[in-house]
Amino acid sequence: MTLTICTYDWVPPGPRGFVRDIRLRWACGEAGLEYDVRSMPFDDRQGPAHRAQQPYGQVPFLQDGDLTIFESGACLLHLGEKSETLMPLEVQGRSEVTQWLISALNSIETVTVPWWFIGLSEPAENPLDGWMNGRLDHLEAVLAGRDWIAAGRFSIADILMVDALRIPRDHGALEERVALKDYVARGTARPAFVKARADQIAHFEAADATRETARS
Ligand SMILES: N[C@@H](CCC(=O)N[C@@H](CS)C(=O)NCC(=O)O)C(=O)O
Repeated sequence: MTLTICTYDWVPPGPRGFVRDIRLRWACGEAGLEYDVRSMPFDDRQGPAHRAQQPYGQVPFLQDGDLTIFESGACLLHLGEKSETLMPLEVQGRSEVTQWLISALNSIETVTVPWWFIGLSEPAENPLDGWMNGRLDHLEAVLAGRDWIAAGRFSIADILMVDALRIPRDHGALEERVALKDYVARGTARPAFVKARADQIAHFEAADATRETARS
């Protein structure tokens, strides 16, 4: 059964390379799982057809036969069941991977995304600096002693954690944190990440021409 990764048909240039379907593309690439990409109209993202599959009008969501799953973390856990490359089989390793995957979503991304968003308006001081720096310092101490975040090996937990850290990395917050900076570099150097990013960018760029034609 072919997997289908659902994403927008187009997004503006800014978020290209960062849209969270990259997490699913990356996981499939690591595990050698074949997938199709289904495009949902960006302009109709709050319409009933989209919200029937992703209640917030967001992407990604994943289709696997009759199953439709939203939330990138849930999609990764589903993919993890398909390949030991993504998720170890033994209980200790599985629980470590699950723990760190949830941690990336719930203890890192919940801070980094609002921090980045507030920073866009260039306040004299970002009120979330202290909260985010605390989280990153703690994570720096963990990553100082290991290459990958869970179970002594690469897993879906790294896909989420590395991706969540790209925003603070690109906005200068990892400059003094060598372990985190190296960790993101290690993750994003993996061929499956490089391909996932390039494929996503190509997907959105291909839609530029269609939109231009439709508007002219
Ligand atoms: N918690 C969701 C977040 C999904 C999300 O923020 N998706 C963004 C693209 S990366 C989106 O669809 N943004 C458009 C919007 O929120 O209207 C997940 O991890 O899947």
